[in-house]
Amino acid sequence: MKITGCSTSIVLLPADEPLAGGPTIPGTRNFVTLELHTSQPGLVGIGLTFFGGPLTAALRHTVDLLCSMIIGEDPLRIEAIGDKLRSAAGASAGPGGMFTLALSAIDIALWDIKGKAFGVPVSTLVGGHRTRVPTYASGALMRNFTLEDGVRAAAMLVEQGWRQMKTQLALPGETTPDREEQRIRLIREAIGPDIDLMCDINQRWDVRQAISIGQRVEQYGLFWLEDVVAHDDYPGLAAVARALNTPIAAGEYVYGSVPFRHMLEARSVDIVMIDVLRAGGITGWLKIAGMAQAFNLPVVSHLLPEVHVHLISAIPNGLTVEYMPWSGALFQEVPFMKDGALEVPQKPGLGLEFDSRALARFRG
Ligand code: SMN
Ligand code: MG
Repeated sequence: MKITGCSTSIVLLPADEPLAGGPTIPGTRNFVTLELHTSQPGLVGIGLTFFGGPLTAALRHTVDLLCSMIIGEDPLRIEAIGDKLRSAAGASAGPGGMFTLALSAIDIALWDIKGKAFGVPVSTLVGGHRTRVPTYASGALMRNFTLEDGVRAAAMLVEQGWRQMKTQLALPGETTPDREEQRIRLIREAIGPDIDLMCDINQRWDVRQAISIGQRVEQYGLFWLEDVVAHDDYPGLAAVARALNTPIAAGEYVYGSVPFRHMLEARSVDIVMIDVLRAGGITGWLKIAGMAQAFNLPVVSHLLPEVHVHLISAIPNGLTVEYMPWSGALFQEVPFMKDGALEVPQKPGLGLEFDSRALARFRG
């Protein structure tokens, strides 16, 4: 089998909040979709990428250019293809950023092809640890939603059957430690003691704030505190992790696997968050997950639940899948939460098909 070509598109999805009917915010979420064609009739791999923001046209072009370099390659030899692309372009235009985001789309499509070629789901292909995984609601309790909206949405998520959900602190505008604590207290009161509540800071605190506000909210039993300080301040993260009983999660902002080595050696995190698009695709994601296992640490995913359900379920140290529904509208059908968990799709490959009508409607 050989790679024969690719088609890409830009899709600008509305910035809605479908889980608890939250506000639609201005702007769009900009995806690049990829279909990787092969010489085997009917066998097409699908991939996607994100984080291009206003540079999404350049990201799409990068995917197109990388694809043009692998025409004629055997799609089952994924490491050979990754190596070829890193040698050709990654040494000058990488290792992080646009190069990695584009490489990830291709790598995801290659694993989809491999699963389809062997007739097994990607989850089974790359490990096959479980067929059901816990999942948590994300995006419905954002810091820019009013406190009333957040509390109402949290209660609604519990009614829908969610057992885990994530909110955010480091509130916009004038904030105080009292206001920060109040938000967690009211959300905790709305959901009761048995729901796992995570909280994302998105790098907006310094070490001192992370420790002092982190200590104030420990009484509400957070499941984790995420990205409490700048993503590359590994000693700073480690200082916070040492000072708090609440587990510290981080990893979504770094590219490739090497930063995880430094983060893990510095004991910066208790929970390793891996984003398949910044990891360099499924191939890179699995290597980081193995590194986390060597440090006895659990792994959680970031965005793209349709892809990550295969990965968190494949490994022994997979903890939970972030259900951030931003990419769901790209596909005809996506796994959805039932009893707090996602079933791993059992169709060959990723078990996903693009929704051609949605792609046409929101084409960029
Ligand atoms: C996040 C980051 C980037 C895009 C969407 C959401 C956030 C998360 O940090 O963890 O969901
Ligand atoms: Mg985050």
